[in-house]
Order: sequence, then C-alpha cells, then structure tokens
Amino acid sequence: MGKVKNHVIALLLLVILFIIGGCGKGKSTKGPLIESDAPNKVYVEPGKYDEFYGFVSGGFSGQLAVYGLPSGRLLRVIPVYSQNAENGWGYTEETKPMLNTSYGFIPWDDSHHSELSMKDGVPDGKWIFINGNNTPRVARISLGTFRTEEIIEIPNSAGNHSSPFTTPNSDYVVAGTRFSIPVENRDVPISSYKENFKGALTFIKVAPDNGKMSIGFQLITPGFDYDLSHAGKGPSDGWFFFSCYNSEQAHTLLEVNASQKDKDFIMAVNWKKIEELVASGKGTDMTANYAHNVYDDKKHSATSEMIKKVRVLKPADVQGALYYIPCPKSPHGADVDPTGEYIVGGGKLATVIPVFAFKKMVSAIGNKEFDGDIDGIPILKYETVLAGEVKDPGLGPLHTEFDDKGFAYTSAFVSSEIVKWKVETREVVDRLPVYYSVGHLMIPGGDSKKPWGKYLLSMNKITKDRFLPTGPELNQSAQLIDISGEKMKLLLDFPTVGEPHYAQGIPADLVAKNSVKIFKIEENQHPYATKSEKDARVVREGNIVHVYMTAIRSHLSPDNIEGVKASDEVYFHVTNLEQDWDIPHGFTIMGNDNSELLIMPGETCTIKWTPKSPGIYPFYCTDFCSALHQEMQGYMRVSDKNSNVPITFSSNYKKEDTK
Ligand code: K7E
Ligand code: CUA
Repeated sequence: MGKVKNHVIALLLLVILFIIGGCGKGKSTKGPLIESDAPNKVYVEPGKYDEFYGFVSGGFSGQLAVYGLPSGRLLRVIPVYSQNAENGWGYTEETKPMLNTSYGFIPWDDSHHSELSMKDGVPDGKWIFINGNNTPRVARISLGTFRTEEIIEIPNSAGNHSSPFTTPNSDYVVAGTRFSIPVENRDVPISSYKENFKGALTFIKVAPDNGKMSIGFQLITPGFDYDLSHAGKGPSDGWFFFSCYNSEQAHTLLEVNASQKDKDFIMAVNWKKIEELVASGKGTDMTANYAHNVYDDKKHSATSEMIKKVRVLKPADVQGALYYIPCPKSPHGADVDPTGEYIVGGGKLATVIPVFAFKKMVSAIGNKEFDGDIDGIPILKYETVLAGEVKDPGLGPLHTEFDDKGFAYTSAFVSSEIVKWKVETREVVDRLPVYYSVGHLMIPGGDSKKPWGKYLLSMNKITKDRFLPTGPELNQSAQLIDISGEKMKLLLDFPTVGEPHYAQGIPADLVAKNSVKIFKIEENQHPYATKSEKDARVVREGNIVHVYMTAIRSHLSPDNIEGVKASDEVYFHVTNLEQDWDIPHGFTIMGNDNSELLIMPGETCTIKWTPKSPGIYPFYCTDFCSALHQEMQGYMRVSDKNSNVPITFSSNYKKEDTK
C-alpha cells in the first residue's frame, strides 16, 4: 500500500514538474542564445561534404533517414519496413518478399533503433541494423548500396524493442522482447500472465563476410518487459546488458525479495558462455515459423524463406550465465561506457542515475553475493555492484552516450535537457536545455569503444514553437549540440522524418569510399533482365504477358505495344542500361494501381499491372534523366479480353535496324 502511494506521489510530482519546467507550453524562451560562431560550425559550403553521416531511425515511418552532420541535410530515406511508392520498395515483384512474415505480407513497422556494425568495438561502416518493433524483425542495410539487404523475423517475441544492438565484432545482434507473451504463443487467459508469459532474448548471428543473419539461440526468460540493451566491451566483452521493467513482475519479485521493491533490473547475460553451451548441445530445438528475407544484388531480387525451428534455452540450461542487477524504477537505457567498465541504467522514474562497475559485478558473482533469485537467475545486490550514482541527473533520465574525454551525456525527458557528467566521479559538470522532451541522444561512436566526441544529436519528441506551424501535426526534431568544449553549445535545429528514437553517426570517409555507383550490367543475373535493346520484346504466356523493356537516355524499348487484353496480368521487367552514376530511369503506366519503378543503372525491376478495360494507356519515364526525358514515353494498346489482336511491339532498335 505504502509503495503504491509513493508511486502516485512520485508520478504526480513528475507531472507537475513536467508542466512547469519541461515541455514547451507556457515557456517563453525560444532557446539559449546561440554563440556567434555557431553558424560557422554547421555551415557546409555548397559543393562541400559533411563530416559525418547520421543514421536516424524513422520510428513510426518504418524507415531509416540519412543526414549529413553538422549541416542537418537530409541525404536519403532508406525504405526498410514500410512500402515506399517513391521507388517501388515493397511494391515491385523483386522487393515484395522482403516484407514477408509469418503473418503474411506486412507493409509497415515501427523502427526504433539503428546500430552500426562494428570491428573491435568501433563502427566499421559496413552495415547498419534496425529493429522492427511491432512485427518483430531485424533488418540489415548495406552501406555500399544504402539499401535493405536482409530482414529476419524473430519468433516467440512481441515488440522487438531491445534491439538490434551488436557485440563489439558484430558476431551477434540481439532482439529482446518488450512484451512477454506465451511461448509458444497460444490462447490463454491474460490473467495467467505469471504462469504462461515469458520473455525472449534472441541472439542473431551475423556472418562476418557477407553479414547474413541467422538466429543463433534464444533465451526464454522471466515474463518481464525487456526494454533496451548494449553489449559489453573491453573487460566486459562477452556480456550483454538488458534493461527490463514491468510492475506486475515486480509483484512476483516481492515474493522473492521484498527489500528490492523500488527497483527493476538490468539483466546481465554472459553470451560467450551461452555460445559455448549451445555448441556443446545445450538447449532444445523448438518448432517455429519465421521469415528470413534476403535481397540479392546480382539477381536484383529478394527471396523469402520460412524457417521452422529455433534453438531455445531456459535459465536452467545456462546456469552461471544470467544475473539480475537491481536498477531504480523502470530503466530505459542500458549503456556501457567506452572503457567497458561501467554500465549506466537510465531509470525513467528514478531520481538518480546508477552507474554499475563491471569489476564489482564479477567479484559479486564470484563471491555469490546474491539476494535470492528469479526462476533460478541470481539477483545481485544493488550496492555491491554499484560504482556510484549521479545525483541530480535531471528528471526522467532515459539514455546515456559518451565522448572521448571521459564524459557521459544523459537525456532527461521530463526536464528537457542534456546532462553532462564525469564518468569516474559521477559529478554533473554541465546541463543544456533542449526543445522539447528529448528521447534518445547520439554522439557519433558514442556507444562504441571510440566515440568521435565532437557533436551530440538530441532527438526531441515535441517541437511546438520551434518551426513554422504545419497544422495539427508537427515533425519531431533533432538538435545538434557542440560537445567539443567544456560547455555544451546548441548549434542547430532541424526537423526529422518520422519519429526518431535512436541514431548512429560515423565519420563520412568510413562510408563514402565504399558507396556503390552503378550495378554492372554484365553481372545482372535477374531472370527477366534485358541486357541489350535488341532483346527488348513482349512475350505472351497464356493470360500472362511479360514485357522485357530497356531504358536508356532517352527512350524505352519497346515503346508501342499491342495485343494485350483486359484482365491480362502484365509484368513490366524494366532494365536500366545506363552505366553512369546517378542516372536512374523511372517507369509507370496510366491507371497503374501499384507504384512506379525507379531503376538504378544496370538494374532490372518489375511491376505488375492488370489492365481492366480496353483503351490506350500511355507509359513514361518518371525521373528527369535528360533533356529529352519528356520524350521518353510509349503507348500500350489494351483490347477486349475476347479480341484476337496479336502481340506486336515496336522498339527503337528495330526502327534503326530497318533504316
Ligand atoms: Cu527511448 Cu523505443 Cu529506444 Cu523511443 S525508445 S525514445
Ligand atoms: Cu529516363 Cu526520364
């Protein structure tokens, strides 16, 4: 009872402070005065490049946005989980399999966290991973093509939130479930939560050469909500740390250990030990059904395969590999400092930020200083593992990243500020208001061994008066902060795509040099590729018509097509014959109920079209590709479905040939 009362009072207090102190409304200030040198720090001259790539998750947009930093220029939106009519992602025959799941074709998701692949604990610029929160998935994006190459579904999971954080060499990316559900999922009363609902922490193996993902193993854990995570590094390499919350289970916790009632947990997972246990045959292969979708850059096509089993381990199978560290109220961030010695818990409702020492954790485990257990998972004692607390960390501390000078930066959602503190002493040294209600923050490399501690990006949930109004819906925003000096300095505001939850940053030269410019036409293995204009043709197979079309400045071949009938299934397989950088061609046809195609040099893309009634249907190139782009067009004649009009077509090649 007293506990409930305390909670209510604490929450009320937070709400009051939120209203008076935090969030926009009623606040007259438009932000701190900008230092006079701020414009120079973010101004990137026309024709000059940014210093960093910033990869900002799209949240409910389901995509990943790429910004140049410090300018805040939007460079690209990479479609991941949401169909994107702009380039046919999820609409073309080639990309539809990427959005296949055990629930069928799912054209949207909620993507919260991006995470760069790493080598020796440092981002290496090869790939970036991003989670699908709603229909549990993890995607891998190539930083050569800036395209989603692979999506794997996570079985036994629901709300894939503590994901896709990686180990220092990207041996694994993790996927921890936010919602516990029955494993395996079945029809049970929700009131049977405690007995039937379980968490699942999934370790996805990443092949070092090509990045291919496969589920290594899955831990079936007590029914908490697993919120965020980060891998250990340096001395703590081999461990993973997951924050978890869920007051219902805190009720269960009372039975086990009543003295810990105001705390949730960070779960420490010795994944290297579990990897060995799995190799020696521990665990069981559970029947499952989950999609594994892979895009092939040579075939320019994706395949989707359903996988039927997953290796699962229960706490009893992995004794000595799982521990709970008590952590004040509803921790969000579980962040490991660059040395790998400290683990920081971001307790959303806590009044301090706990900093745990890995060394202390190891010796507490060695001395078996436990305070009971949950399902056989020992609970460590808070004080025994604690290095110290950051006092006065701001209200609603959420997430912490680090610079290269021994400082940590924590976002405080409720008090809308960034709090800078010294990792060794936990002493707060600076604070800066942000506008408004910051969620995560990002420093390039700030969750790695080697932060490039020059800028900090604050990702804010509420923008209110920061930009020109755009009706009831305002974009979320990012604020760029200079952290190179003693005092943080606000440099720039820019609106973002979707709702950014987390981001990654990396020096531009680690990525730019590997950027793919074209696909080589001679390497095109698409089964419907047309590699030369002379092969452009139209082929009827029953009521299916394949159009083998080529696009090159400034014509489509064939350009006039007859003999197609209403209710035929027409597949336009368009190959872009260009071999120059940045010369895409587009394709669309009148009345098409699908999307356009946007075909990169050397690539083949396919759109399906089912004409419904006879008539003449113009088609054209949608991407302004040359001075004669507007001439890049053609006609499709559609006849009645009982007509006998034979298939004929004209092409540029034939015209020239007969001259
Ligand atoms: Cu804080 Cu989903 Cu990481 Cu949103 S989450 S902010
Ligand atoms: Cu091709 Cu416009």
